[in-house]
Amino acid sequence: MEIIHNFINGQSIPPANDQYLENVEPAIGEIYGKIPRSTEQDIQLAVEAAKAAFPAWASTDIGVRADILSKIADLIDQKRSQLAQAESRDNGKPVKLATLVDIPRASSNFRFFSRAITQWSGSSYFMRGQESLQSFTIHQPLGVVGCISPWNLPLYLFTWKIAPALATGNTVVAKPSEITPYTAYMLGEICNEAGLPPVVLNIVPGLGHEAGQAIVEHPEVKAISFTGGTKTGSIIAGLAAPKFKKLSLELGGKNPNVIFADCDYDKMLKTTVLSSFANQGQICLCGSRILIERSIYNKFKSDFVAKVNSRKVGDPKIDENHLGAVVSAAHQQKILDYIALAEEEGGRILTGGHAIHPKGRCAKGYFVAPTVIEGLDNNCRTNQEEIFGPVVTLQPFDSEEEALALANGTAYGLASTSWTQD
Ligand code: TXE
Repeated sequence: MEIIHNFINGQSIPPANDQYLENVEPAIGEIYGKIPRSTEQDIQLAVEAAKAAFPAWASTDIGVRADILSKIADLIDQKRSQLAQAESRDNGKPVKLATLVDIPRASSNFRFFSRAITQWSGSSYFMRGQESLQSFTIHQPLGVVGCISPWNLPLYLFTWKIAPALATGNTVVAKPSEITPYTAYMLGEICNEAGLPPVVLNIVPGLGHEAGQAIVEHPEVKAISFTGGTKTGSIIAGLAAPKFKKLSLELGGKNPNVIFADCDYDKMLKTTVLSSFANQGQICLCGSRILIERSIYNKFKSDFVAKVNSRKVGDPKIDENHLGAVVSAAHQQKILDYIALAEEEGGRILTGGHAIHPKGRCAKGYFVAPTVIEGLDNNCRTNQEEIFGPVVTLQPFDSEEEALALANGTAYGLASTSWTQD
């Protein structure tokens, strides 16, 4: 049983109440570790430490900050394999995907901001007609920043918040998702090794409505960077706004993938299989509503279903598998419930639509077959609500105007794709 603790003051310390949460490996459906169930007490400790560290870190030479972040990037690169294995164990995604995408991106998040911070420029203006007066802007760090991240791209999104906060001289209290905490814990050790002064970064795993909410509500936390569900984003915005905290929210999506008859068909088909099911469809940018010009609808439908049927689902440790496990039993059930809802709403399942039970070590894991559904109206719940799994719907359209109306016809607006050569 692997037990991890809070990373506060550069040390690994147990939660104040000595309470832990179980950490499950979704590919095998078994508990492999325990993580702190941190509370307000732990957040108080972390924020106090980060606040005390702020003056020194904020006044650290930009070149020194840049060098430390660059060293963190180097260490992430060096530890890519261990980090990818840990990411896959926590999240269920293929090790190959974590190795090729998640971990390299975590490294480049630090490398980008280590360079960007040395090129930061302000702006200045002379007052017209009063040349003796000059106004200018300078960027200054805020203080303690709260970073809260989700389970779908654990280290990728965690570092995307932490790197800029640290680069600009802020100190950080960060909470990974309680479902995928392990690479966050490994990042703490990497930061120590890279020479990041202790207490500049504090990592406090725990439940959202407990540790997460304590970060959002803490008066000394001056800004919140959050990625996760839209509902949660709305709760956080409601708590932060009256306290005038700066907010960065990256929330859910129900993204359209609009395919016109004049597209580069082979390139579109190959990419659409990836953009529909990469990371088991658990990426906020995945195109979950595929809109196809009617003249190529039947051709696309049969070609796409044939390609989806060639996708291999199974043990994330086996490179030949394209899809691994979804992140938890609860999320697997949520996806299966949406598939049942799609059928109730009149949808026709063209392929998939069920759980998968691979043989061997993953027999009890949480796997869902890549699923393609047609025959649903754009306004039904299946096409309006974020499923966040390997499920896409197909809808034909007859004109650009109709395609636009369908694409824009949800409350979301995170991302969209269109395939055309015009
Ligand atoms: O997000 P949550 P989850 C969508 C997707 C998914 C849904 C829920 O639809 O099914 O969000 O995913 C913390 N105060 N996306 O459960 O619950 C929580 O502990 C403070 C899209 O991961 O929003 C975790 O660390 N923090 C998204 C983080 O917020 C709170 C990627 C996200 O948890 C909190 C992931 C609270 N009250 C999910 N409640 C994208 N855009 O990529 C929870 N948390």
